[in-house]
Amino acid sequence: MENIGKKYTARAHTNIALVKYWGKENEELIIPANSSISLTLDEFYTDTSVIFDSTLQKDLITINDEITDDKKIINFLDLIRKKAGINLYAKVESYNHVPNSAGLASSASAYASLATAGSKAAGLELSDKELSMLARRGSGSATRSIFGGFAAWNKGTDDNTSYGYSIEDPVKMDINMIAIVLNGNPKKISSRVGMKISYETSPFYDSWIKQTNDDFSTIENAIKNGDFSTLGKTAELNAMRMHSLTLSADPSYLYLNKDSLLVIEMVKTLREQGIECYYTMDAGPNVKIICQKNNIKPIINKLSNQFSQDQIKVSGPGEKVKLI
Ligand code: 2P0
Repeated sequence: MENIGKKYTARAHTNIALVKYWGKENEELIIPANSSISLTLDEFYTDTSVIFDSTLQKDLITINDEITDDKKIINFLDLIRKKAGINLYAKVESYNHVPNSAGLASSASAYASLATAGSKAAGLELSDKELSMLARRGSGSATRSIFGGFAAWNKGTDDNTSYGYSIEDPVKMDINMIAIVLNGNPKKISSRVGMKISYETSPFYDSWIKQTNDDFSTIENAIKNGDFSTLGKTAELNAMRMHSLTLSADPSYLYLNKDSLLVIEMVKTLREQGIECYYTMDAGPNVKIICQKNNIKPIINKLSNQFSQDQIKVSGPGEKVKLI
C-alpha cells in the first residue's frame, strides 16, 4: 500500500457523444439503455488530485478551489475505498478547464479523472477497461472519457459487462468541433432527471433504442471507413432523435432555446453554400458544430455575425486519461 499517503493527479478530457446515451436500465449501477459513441476533445479537460490521508477526519473536496460536500462525490470515494479495502478519508482537488457552462459534460472529465487519480491513490492498479467501469458509477458519460479519440460505451447488462473501449485513437479522420456557448445559466432539468422522465414516459422510447442501435453501426462503420459525411449526418440525426425524447416526455421539457434554433439554421445555410458541417446538442442549449479543418474559418466568420468571439470554442480530438 505504498501509494497511500501520496498525492496522485489525473487529467481527463470531456467528450461529445455522436450516438447519445439518454436513459438507464439500472440507475444505481448506471447501466444505460443503449450503447453510445463519442469523440474525446483536447481543449476541454479536468485535472483532479487525490490523496488518502490518515490525519483527515472527513473527506475534503474542492472544485475550482470551492469547498463542496457533494454526496455523489463522497459516494464515489466510498466505492473506491470499498474496492481497495481502506477506510481513510481523502483530500480531493479538482480543476475544470471547461469553459464555464460550455454545455460540454464536465461530469465526464470530472469522474474519469477522479476514478483514475482516486484508484491510484488508494493503491489499486486498474486497466483502462476497469477504470471505465469505475468512472461509469460516477457519471455515465465518464465511461467514454477514459479513452481518447473515438470511444464507445458498451451497454452491457451488469456492473462487469458495461464498459468503455477505444474505437480509434489517435483519430485518422479530419474532424473538429466548434462549440457555441449560448447560456451560462444552470439547467433546470439535470441530465439525470431528464433521461429518467424520457425513459419512463416517452412513447417513442422503444423506437429510439431501435434507431440508436442502427446509428451506432452506421457511425462505427463511418469511423472505420473515414467517411466524415456519413458520420456527421448520422450524429446530427441522432441528436435530434434524442431531443425528441424530451419533447415527447410527460412532463415535456426542452433544452434548446431560440439561439440554438438560430445556430441550427446557420448550419443548414452553410451546408447549402457548400460548407460541410453538422450540428449536435446535449442536455443544454449550446450547439456544437462538427466540421473539417478547412471549414473552421468560414464557419466562425458566419457565427461571428451573431455571437462574440468568447462564445465560440474550437477543439480537435483529445487524448486518453493520464496521470500527470
Ligand atoms: C451523452 N449526455 O451521451 C449524453 C447526451 C447528455 C446528452 O451523458 O446521470 O452526466 O451522470 O449518467 O453522463 C449527460 O449525462 O448523466 C450525458 P449521468 P451524464 O453524452
